[in-house]
Amino acid sequence: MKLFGYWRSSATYRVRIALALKNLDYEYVPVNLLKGEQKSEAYLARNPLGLVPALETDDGAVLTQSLAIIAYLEETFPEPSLMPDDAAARANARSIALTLASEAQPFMNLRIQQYLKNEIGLDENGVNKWLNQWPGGAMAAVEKTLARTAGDFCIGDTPGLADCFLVPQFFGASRFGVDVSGLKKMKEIHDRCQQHTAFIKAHPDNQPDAVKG
Ligand SMILES: N[C@@H](CCC(=O)N[C@@H](CS)C(=O)NCC(=O)O)C(=O)O
Repeated sequence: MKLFGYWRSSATYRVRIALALKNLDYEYVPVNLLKGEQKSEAYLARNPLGLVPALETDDGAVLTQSLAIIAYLEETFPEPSLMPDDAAARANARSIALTLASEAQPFMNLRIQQYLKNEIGLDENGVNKWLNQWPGGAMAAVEKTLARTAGDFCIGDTPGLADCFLVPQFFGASRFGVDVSGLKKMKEIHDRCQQHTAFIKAHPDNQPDAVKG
């Protein structure tokens, strides 16, 4: 398999965690977002939306959207599973993943921040308010959900789908100046994951395209 992504992309980071939790080998193909490589003709042929990640499977299929890619991995390589046994717990896992993927991360995406600054004319303070309102608000909702679903990880005591989304979201939001000080459970899970080998392997700093310093 080939994973097209960027070291600091939170959506790519989700897929890297899932691949690592499942002990799957893959080739990593960097797409430099700061150089605009996601908008190149070659990349748009893989993902017409111009966003990373994309996964090329061993059969040559090209998959986009991190949630769909992780579902493909789960169906194709079921063990170890990223999903809890219980149907309600599985729904909670998907709910946390979807909330972070659709209600939080899209509002802090590079192209959105660039649009807010360059087209709408927001200054740093304005962008920070936006980030705290939208990604910050969705993350606060997840924090409340975790109070009833979490053990050591998002759903009980086993890392899985929801953790693939929580860790990159916490990483990206902290980087962009979202106030995460009230997200105690989220931080606890995030910090616990930093000790886990799959999460260490998937961390942005450990990718071949990581820029040091
Ligand atoms: N919903 C998509 C989100 C993908 C996404 O937003 N990717 C970001 C990086 S995390 C990106 O490629 N941004 C490039 C840009 O904004 O130009 C997924 O889950 O795969």
